[in-house]
Amino acid sequence: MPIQETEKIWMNGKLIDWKEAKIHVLTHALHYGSGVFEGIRCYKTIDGPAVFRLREHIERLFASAKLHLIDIPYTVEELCNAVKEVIRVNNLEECYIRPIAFRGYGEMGLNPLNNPVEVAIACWPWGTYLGEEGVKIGIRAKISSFQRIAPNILPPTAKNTGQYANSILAKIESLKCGYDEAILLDYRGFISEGPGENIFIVKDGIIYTPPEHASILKGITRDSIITIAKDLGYKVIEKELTRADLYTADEVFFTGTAAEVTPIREIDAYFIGEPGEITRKLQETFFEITKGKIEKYKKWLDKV
Ligand code: PPE
Repeated sequence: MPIQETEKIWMNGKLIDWKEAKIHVLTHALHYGSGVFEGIRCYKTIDGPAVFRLREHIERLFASAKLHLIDIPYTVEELCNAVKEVIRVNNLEECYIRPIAFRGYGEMGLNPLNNPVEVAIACWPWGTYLGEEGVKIGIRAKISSFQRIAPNILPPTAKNTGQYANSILAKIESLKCGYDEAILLDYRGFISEGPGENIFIVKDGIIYTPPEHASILKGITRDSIITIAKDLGYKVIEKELTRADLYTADEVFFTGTAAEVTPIREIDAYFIGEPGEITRKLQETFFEITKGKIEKYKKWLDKV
C-alpha cells in the first residue's frame, strides 16, 4: 500500500512541505546504508493523541547513532519536541512516526566522516503491519534461510538502515514462498526475531522470548509486553529458543511498533493454532494501554 501522504515533514530543524523533503542521488546513506532510524506510533487516546514511549525511542535513535559514529546535531529533548510538533501540524490523531538520521551529500567512498548528518521526521497514518486479518487470526511465518546479522557483523541492537537489507531478503523470501513473514535464526542457530519484529512463544502457561544476546533488536514493544505480562501475573523467561521450541509451542506471536502484537498461527509445515488465550490477553491489554485506558501505564503515553 502506498504511503498516505501528509502535509509537512520536519527536516533539519524546519517544517517543510511533504513534496519538498528530498535528497541528492549521491547522498551517502543511499549508497552505503549509513543511516539510523526509528519507528514510533502515536495513538488516539481518550485524552487526545499521545506518542507511545517517545523518549525511549528517541534515546534508542541516539544509541544507534553512537554505534555508527553518527553525531546527531540535536538533543533528545529537541527531537522529542520535533516529533510532537510534526504530528500537531499534520493534524493527526493516530499515526506512525519515522525519524531518520543519515549521512548526507558530500564525499563518496567508505569514509563517511566528512559528510553532513541530516535529520528528518515524517509521520503518516499506517494501519496494521501484517494485515487486518493477521492481527485477528494470526499469520503464517517461515524460518528464513537467511541468518540474522551477528554482533561482529553489524551491531544487532542498532537500528541502522543498511542492516535492513538482511531483513528485506528474509521478508522477500517468505513472501515468495507463500508466507506472510520470516523468522530469522541467529548465527548460532537459535531463534532471533522477525525482519521487523521480536518474537515470543507460550508453552504450558509460561512466556518465553529470545534474550538480547540472540542478536535481537531490543524492542520497546518487547519490553512493554514483558512488563505487561509480569504485571498480569505471568512468568516470562528470556532464554535461547530452538526451532523445535517454536514448532511445539502452544502460542507464538510477534511484537513491534508497526506489528504491535500479531499472533502467528503457522510456522513452516507446522500448525501452531488459532491465537491463544495468553496472546489474546496481552494483545487486548496492549491495545487498552495505547488507548490510554489503563491508569498505571499512562506514563508510557506522551501527549501531543
Ligand atoms: N526487531 C527489528 C529488526 C525491528 O525492526 C523492530 C521494529 C523490532 C524488532 C521491534 O522493535 P520495537 O518497535 O521497538 O518494538 N521495526 C520497525 C520498522 C518496521 C519497518 O518495516 O519499517 C517498527 O516496527 O517500527
